[in-house]
Amino acid sequence: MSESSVNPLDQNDVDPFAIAQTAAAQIAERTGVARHDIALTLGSGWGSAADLIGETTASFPAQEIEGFSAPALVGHGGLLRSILLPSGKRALVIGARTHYYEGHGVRRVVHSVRTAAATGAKTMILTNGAGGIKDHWTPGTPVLISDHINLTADSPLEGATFVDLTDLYSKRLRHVALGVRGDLDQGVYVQFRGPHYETPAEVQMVKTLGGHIVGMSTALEAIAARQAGMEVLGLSLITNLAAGISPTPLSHDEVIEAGKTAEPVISRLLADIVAAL
Ligand code: 8IG
Repeated sequence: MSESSVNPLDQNDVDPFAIAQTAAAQIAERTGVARHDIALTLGSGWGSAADLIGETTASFPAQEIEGFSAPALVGHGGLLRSILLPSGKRALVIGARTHYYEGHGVRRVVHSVRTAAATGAKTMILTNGAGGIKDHWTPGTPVLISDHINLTADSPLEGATFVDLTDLYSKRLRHVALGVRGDLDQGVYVQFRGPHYETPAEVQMVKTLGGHIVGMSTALEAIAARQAGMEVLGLSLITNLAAGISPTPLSHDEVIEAGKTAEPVISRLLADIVAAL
């Protein structure tokens, strides 16, 4: 599916779950793996975990699969990989994220999660780079997502579909992660639409609301994962203090730089968590 051709998810009369089924069948064919057990979406800073969790048995551009689009941002990966874990389990690594701020609609944002579920995955690990509100979170700090506040005013659920989000970010999986690294901090992730960063006043609002991490992904994906019956683990890499928490303005280059510096450490952490699942 190239960007110039029509994405089937943009047609109103299609069933997004049917598109996800088609995508999963294509992935099974391309990888030779009938069912995957775990899926991981690797956000900025987390990419090299894919090399650490096991043996890559297949790798191809996501846009070759039904419903996926070309990456909007250079450096945002764009590959799907099938990985054989030492345990014998199969992991699907999604290096391609469609962000809500791209404006293609929420169906395309959550397509990778729905496809992961359709490949058989029961566990969805969502990672991201994000801004931190606690001032002791220096850039490079990984944080477990304990819950979220969705400020996009949107939902991947359509119609009268009521899904319980109590324990959305699985206590059981967070416990596994804490078994790997007991001093991992936890926080409430707040998804903004972006792509602008927050104003200092918005960051103060988040503080008042009970949020600790600000980002532009993950919450909508987590809802879709729960709808699909998956257990969700969320991890944020704090690449910058949120606007106004630090006296210096945010720079995208600094955010990318902090991610690169932290990458080896947090990728090792994530690989160890996957091994402990
Ligand atoms: I990396 O400070 C990254 N992503 N909304 N705010 C929001 N998203 C982010 C930030 C941030 N840093």
